[in-house]
Amino acid sequence: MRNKTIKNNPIQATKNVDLREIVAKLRAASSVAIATHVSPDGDAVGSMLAAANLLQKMGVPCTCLLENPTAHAYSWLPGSKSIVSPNEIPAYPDLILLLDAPRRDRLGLVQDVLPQDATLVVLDHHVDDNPDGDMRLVDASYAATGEIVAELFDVARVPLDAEAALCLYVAIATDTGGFRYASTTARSHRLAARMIEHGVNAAEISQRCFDAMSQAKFSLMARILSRMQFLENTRLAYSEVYPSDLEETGAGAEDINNLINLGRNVEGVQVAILFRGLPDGTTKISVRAAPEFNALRLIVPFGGGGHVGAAGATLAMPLEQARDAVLDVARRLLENSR
Ligand SMILES: [Mn+2]
Repeated sequence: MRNKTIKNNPIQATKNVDLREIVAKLRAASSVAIATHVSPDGDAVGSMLAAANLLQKMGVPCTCLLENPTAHAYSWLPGSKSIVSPNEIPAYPDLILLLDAPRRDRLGLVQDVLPQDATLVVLDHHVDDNPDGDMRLVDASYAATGEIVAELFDVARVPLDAEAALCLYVAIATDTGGFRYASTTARSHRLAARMIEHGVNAAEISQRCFDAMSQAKFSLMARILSRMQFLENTRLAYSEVYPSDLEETGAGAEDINNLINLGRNVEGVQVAILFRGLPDGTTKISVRAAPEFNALRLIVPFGGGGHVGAAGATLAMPLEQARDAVLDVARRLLENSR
């Protein structure tokens, strides 16, 4: 039965619930659709596959959905072949488990196939003023959604297996930048240690997630580096990607992730911005910030979201216009922080 009381009560609906309530809700479901944000990263895919592993062990039928099930860098994770595209959704699910995204509008085409009347359960760690969900745990103190999913296993008293451990390790390792970002906590390390006890090879995962790259990605990286501009006494860095870059280098959109970190790592840089012009005339922006700059203060006015250190948005304007608008706001924020 769907819990209409929670759905119709805005006061209750804004609160996080205990994971025990979420496990009970999952157990009672007859069919679960698992969804995550577009351009899925390691946390999105890892959390999704680990949650599917958990639901299977609980005996709850589930389906993982992605707008494009193969266009991400984590197809080597166990279970990833079971991810289907929106048009392959098998039957109308009575529960939607939304992971690593606070709202349905982050799902791309998957949003269109999900029934409006299914119970929506959201597990996420992004900062959001108005998250969706009939029932949710949205808590930015978690370094990765994978950490929340790991706790779900414990609450459900389902033991981790090697496959779930690998998915969860990748989720936590990638969202903490290899346990280096400010979001990394003792909990992140404790969970990672448990995953290693379940057979995860930390060195192999590091190489795979952080170091290895295709020659196409290397070529794309060279272009982004050569276009990097430094403004405001090297406190602001930005670079650009054009649709022709992907065609000419053979790199995929997933290869662009995190290349803007290269700008942020330069001494003195407080904020680095990558502008990516899309073929439809819109512009994606990715922001990485040092601790003294809040990326959300730059991104939220443009309708984006994320974290204080890493955030993004898509602007309905061409690259040059987006660049002028965003750099203008970034400059003002830097002036006020002086
Ligand atoms: Mn995440």
